[in-house]
Amino acid sequence: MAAPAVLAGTTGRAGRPGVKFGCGSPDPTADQMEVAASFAAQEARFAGRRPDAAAINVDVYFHVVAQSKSLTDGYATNKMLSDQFKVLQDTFGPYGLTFTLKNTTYTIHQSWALDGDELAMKRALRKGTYKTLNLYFLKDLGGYFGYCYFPDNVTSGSEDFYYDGCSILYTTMPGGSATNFNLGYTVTHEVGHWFGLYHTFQGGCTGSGDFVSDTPAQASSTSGCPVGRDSCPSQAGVDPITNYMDYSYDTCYEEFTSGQAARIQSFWAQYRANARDDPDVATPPAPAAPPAPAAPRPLVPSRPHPSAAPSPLFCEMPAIS
Ligand SMILES: [Ca+2]
Ligand SMILES: [Zn+2]
Repeated sequence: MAAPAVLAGTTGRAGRPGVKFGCGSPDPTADQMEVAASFAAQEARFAGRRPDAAAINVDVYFHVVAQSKSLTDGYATNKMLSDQFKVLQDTFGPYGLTFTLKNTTYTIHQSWALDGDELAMKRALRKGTYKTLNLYFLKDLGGYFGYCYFPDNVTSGSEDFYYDGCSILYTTMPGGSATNFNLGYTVTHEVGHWFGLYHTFQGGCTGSGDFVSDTPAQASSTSGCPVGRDSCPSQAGVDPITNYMDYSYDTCYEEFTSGQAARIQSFWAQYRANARDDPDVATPPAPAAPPAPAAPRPLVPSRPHPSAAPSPLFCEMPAIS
């Protein structure tokens, strides 16, 4: 469909707020944690190997949403996009996941590029079914690196269906300008959420934490790459600072655990593998009218989701410099 193009002379803002790196998201809901707990019990019985584990190939759509065709307005280069796709393949490949990049769309939109009117943007751009990964690369997320949604029981064509997918700050792509976070692993982290993984520091030092048994308990998110950090000294293991589901620098990231790989299989089989190719969903209707030009968002980062939306996962920008 035609990408809405809105021409306007204004830009969002000159600088980014130096907010702390951390997810401002609500925790997974009680219902979602219950599901994770039951997966954990099931995986323990299977010793991490599901009897029905299958190769997972995920169709992917990239959506570049910028304010103009200039790089500084969010218009990512072909090289950034191809390098980003390679990072996605390389980081999940060792765990049996492959990806097919189906298409890349480009949209110039003054508000959407600043994470305005998320649902309208996704209604216009989202492709495929509930097992299709849609990544939206935006100029600015109001101080966040990215956010995504956990798998859940979602009806094709519903609002929750459209919300599904990950919004990513384009400067985190390989070669982007997000210092210490520009190797493209923000996508790996967010897609980890899309597959059902929680932060390794979920739940802190006590209880079930992230509901994955081979990620050591962690009191809080990690900054930088502090080798040997042990934020839960009374629990086994040092902090999993190299895990993609922590908040370390991109250069620090190395892995998922086999427990997380098993969890991805569990969530995939339960929620996404059998998504139907609903033609109504595969070809969403065009919006009735082109969205009106919108004013740039206020500088205060705000949750772009209505409270009724499924749990969003916000990963805030680090203080840079
Ligand atoms: Ca754990
Ligand atoms: Zn996160």
